[in-house]
Amino acid sequence: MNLTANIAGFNFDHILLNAAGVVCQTSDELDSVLASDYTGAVVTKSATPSLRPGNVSPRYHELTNGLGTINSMGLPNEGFDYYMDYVTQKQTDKPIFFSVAGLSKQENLDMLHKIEESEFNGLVELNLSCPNVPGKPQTAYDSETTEEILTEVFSFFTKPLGVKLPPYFDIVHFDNIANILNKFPLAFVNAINSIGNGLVIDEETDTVVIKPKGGFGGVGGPIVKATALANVRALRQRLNPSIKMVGTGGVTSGRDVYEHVLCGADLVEVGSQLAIEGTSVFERLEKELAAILTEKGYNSLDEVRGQLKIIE
Ligand code: FMN
Repeated sequence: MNLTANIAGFNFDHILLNAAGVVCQTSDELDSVLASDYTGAVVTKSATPSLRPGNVSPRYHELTNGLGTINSMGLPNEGFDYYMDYVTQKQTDKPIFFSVAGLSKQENLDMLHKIEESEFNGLVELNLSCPNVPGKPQTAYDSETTEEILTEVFSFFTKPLGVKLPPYFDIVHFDNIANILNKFPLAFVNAINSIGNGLVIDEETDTVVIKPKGGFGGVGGPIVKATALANVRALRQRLNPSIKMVGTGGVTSGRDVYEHVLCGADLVEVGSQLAIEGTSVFERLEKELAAILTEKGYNSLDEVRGQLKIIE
């Protein structure tokens, strides 16, 4: 069974990896994702220029009925230099995605200048969609700023770079963001980040379940799957074929991975379910995916990718 993918000349022997922010903050966590025989790559925690402790706790909560997670971590991370050391020194055959999330345009440009000048030879994921930093809106909901940042980035940046997007909820918004992204030589687009600013209430105590922002936080897991699939599908239909798709959101089974691929995903990331289940999730998901492909008589994901059927 061929479960490989290719983005910007990088070969991925497996289509699964962690989603940024989950099991990837420390070098040990990053190593554990790379060590799995069922991951094709690893993505780092989104780095800011300096170490950040993030928001106050409790800041992450798993919904009791398996519906997913809510978090307002606030980008806790070890700082840009820590991840730069990791991604330039790590000896591995698997491609590494270096996720960066500046809290301003200038912070993003400064980090990307450093990456451009460094020996890093993997892929960069520019996170334009963190919903959990108080006072900082999700950049990719602002078309003008998104275009401005990408224009400046591509005036000097020559390494493979993609963007991590927030979910969009209107056909016009899919059209707008795709029109902007198609102006740039992006290697990939990753959809979706958490659905921003959900609210979960504890049944016993009538209290919110996380402390930052009065309980508002990014939502992930099964409750976001339909939105994630819609974003992967809508963007795949609109983006230049040279821009590959990373599908993220709502993956808890091999069937979910398969559906992301049907919608056009080249790689598929696991966030909430990885946090819940640990790195053994990759083996389970790949085996479930392979079983579905075998049952349907496919030999390769290429036969499935983007082949979603609609009702004529
Ligand atoms: N996305 C990022 O791009 N950068 C991050 O640093 C980041 N941190 C996260 C931390 C936690 C605890 C969780 C649950 C998610 C985080 N995300 C971050 C979003 C995930 O990468 C993913 O896009 C989202 O959770 C949807 O996937 P899921 O349904 O599999 O959870």
